[in-house]
Parts: sequence; structure tokens; C-alpha cells
Amino acid sequence: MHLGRTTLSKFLLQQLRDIADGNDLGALLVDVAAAIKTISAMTAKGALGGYLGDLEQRNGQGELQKKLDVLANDTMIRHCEWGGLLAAMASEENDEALPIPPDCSRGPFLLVFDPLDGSSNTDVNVSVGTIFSVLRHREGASGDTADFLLPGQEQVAAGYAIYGPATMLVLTVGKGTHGFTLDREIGNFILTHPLMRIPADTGEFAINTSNARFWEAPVHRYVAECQAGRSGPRARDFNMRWIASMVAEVHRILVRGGVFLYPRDSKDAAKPGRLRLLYEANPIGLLVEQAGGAASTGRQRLLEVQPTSLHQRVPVILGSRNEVERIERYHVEHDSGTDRPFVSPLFNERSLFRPEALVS
Ligand code: AFP
Repeated sequence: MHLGRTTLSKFLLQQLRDIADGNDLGALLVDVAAAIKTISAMTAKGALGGYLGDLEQRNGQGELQKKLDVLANDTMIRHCEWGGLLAAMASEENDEALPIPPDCSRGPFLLVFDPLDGSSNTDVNVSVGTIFSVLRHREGASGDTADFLLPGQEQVAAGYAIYGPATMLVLTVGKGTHGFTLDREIGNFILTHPLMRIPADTGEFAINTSNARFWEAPVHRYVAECQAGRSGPRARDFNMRWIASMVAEVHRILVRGGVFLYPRDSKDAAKPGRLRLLYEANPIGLLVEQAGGAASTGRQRLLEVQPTSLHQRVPVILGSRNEVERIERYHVEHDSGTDRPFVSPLFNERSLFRPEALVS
């Protein structure tokens, strides 16, 4: 691999030559990369292209759609539906699985994606991204929603684009996590970050602390210890970040370490977490594990969660392995009742900080 010279296509030829349907998988990833280049051009043009602002419409989950949400979604579909590589697609922006048009041939893979992650940041010029996951389509399956309900460890490829000062594509085909930078002048993704590795330890955590009153006790315990710094039980200071674009948080973690938490909270009983399992947690979880990190719900390895619906949400805790394992330990100690000496009585199950307690 020659840094600064290896193109995405050459890299994929080398990485996939020993995989049975490697040529088809490589061709699909090249189609995804082409869609990402188009989305990158739109995000870079911003207001000058009329790409900012909301549409007066909501997606199937009732979320207000940005113009770029819909444009990015259409771009992913248009670039990937005709190559004869897919049995079906699914997207955050579409309620049901998307069949391949009858005039296009089908192929062995399923593609599921969040076309624009962090879209609430588009109008304020903060980095956003695209997240994608590739699964193998089982022989004889119909290509409807049920086919996508496979645990994350079944993914054959996963990746994200981050539309930042530079546009980067970070992906894995199960042989490590690798980063490519878009050279706009020649329109090629060039290998710049081979074999990315997440340090096992970190002093940086990312969580939306405005939700603190809804967290479970183990998360309170972990965050409180980080905030206590060198005078607390961790005997070291921590830094906090929250960009509100998961792709940007994860990219930082892949480059310099850290832990990202969007944990289970009691804000909405119908939503055990905010992030979607199939097209946010699973692809990011595979990238993180392939880079030596860990990805968990707090109580289970993320990639082993058995999906039950296309848009289901899941708690997400991922990044530097030793921190994720500490947080998992705190969940085990809480569930077994052995964490009492470490957790302020304010935050146990009958705490003042439970929403119903605050209301009464
Ligand atoms: P949007 O795509 O709706 O902006 O959500 C982004 C996201 O799914 C993820 O990328 C962020 O980490 C998280 O939500 C931010 O959530 P909060 O807005 O609750 O902090």
C-alpha cells in the first residue's frame, strides 16, 4: 500500500481478491463511493446550491426532513440501484425496504444506509456524514424488510463518509478499518489512513449531558467519575466533546481515541436509545471493532444484537476498549446491586432524578 497513491479501486482489488464474490462487493463499494462524491459536492456548495433548509415534510418516523436528507437519499438510491449488485436497499428516510427497479438486474447484496447523519447540523456548517452497511442476501429471500434483520456481525462491509474540511471515506471489508481522503481535483479517494487503530485508553468522552436526568445509574457513575477528574476515583482529568454528528465523534475516536455514549434513557420509553441499529450502530460498531475498539449496548456486544425491526433504536457505547469494558462492568454491578458503595443515592432506582419524581 503506497500512502498518498493507492486509490480506493486498487485497494479494494487487493483486499477482496481472495473473497468469492469480492469483485461484486468491490464494484458495489465503488458505486457507494460515487454517491458519496456527489453528496460531498452538494454539502460543499451549501447555500449556493440551494441545498440548505427544511422541507415541509417528515420521514416515516415523523422526523422533519432537511433538503439534503432527501437529496442524499435520492443520490444513494440512484447510484446503487442499477449496478446489478443488490437484491434490495433500505434507508433511514424510507419506511420500508426499497425493491430494485424491475428494469435493473439484482445481485447478492443488501445495502442499508443513513444518507445524511447529523443533518440537524447542515444549516450551521458543521461536519455531517453518510453511514452504510452491506449484508449478503440469503438465497431465495424476497428482498423485503425481513431480509435485513441480521446481527451486525453478519455485515460483509461497512463504512462512513465524513463531509468535513476534507471529505473522507472510512471503511472495512473485515480486514481492518481504513481511511481514504477525496482528492477533488482528480475525483479519486486516496488511501491516507491505513489500518486505523483506537487506543485502548482515553481521557475524552462524548455524551449529550442535557439528558443526564434520564440516564441509568451506571452512566451517571461513569460520567461523574470523569467529571471528578484527578481528585476523583479515576485520578486523571477528562475532556468532553459533543458535536451531535455521530460520524464526526466516531472519526475523532478512530484518529485519537475516546468513548462515545448515547445510552438507554428514560426520556421516551418507546425509544431504548436514539441511534438506529441497522444503519448507524451496526456499521459504526464493525468499524470500531475492526480498529481494536469495542461497541456495546452497555449490557451486550452491539454486533450480536438480533434486530426485530428495520428502524429499531439501540443504546450505543463505543470506542476505546478499556473504557467501554469499564462502563459494561458498571452496568453489571448495577444490575447485580453491587454498585451501591460507588453510586450516590441520588441516582439509584428510587432517585429524586427520575422524571416522575421531578413531576410530583
Ligand atoms: P440527526 O441526523 O437528526 O441530526 O441526528 C444525529 C444523530 O443521530 C447522531 O449523529 C448524533 O450523535 C445524535 O443524533 C445527536 O443527538 P442529540 O441531538 O440528541 O444530541
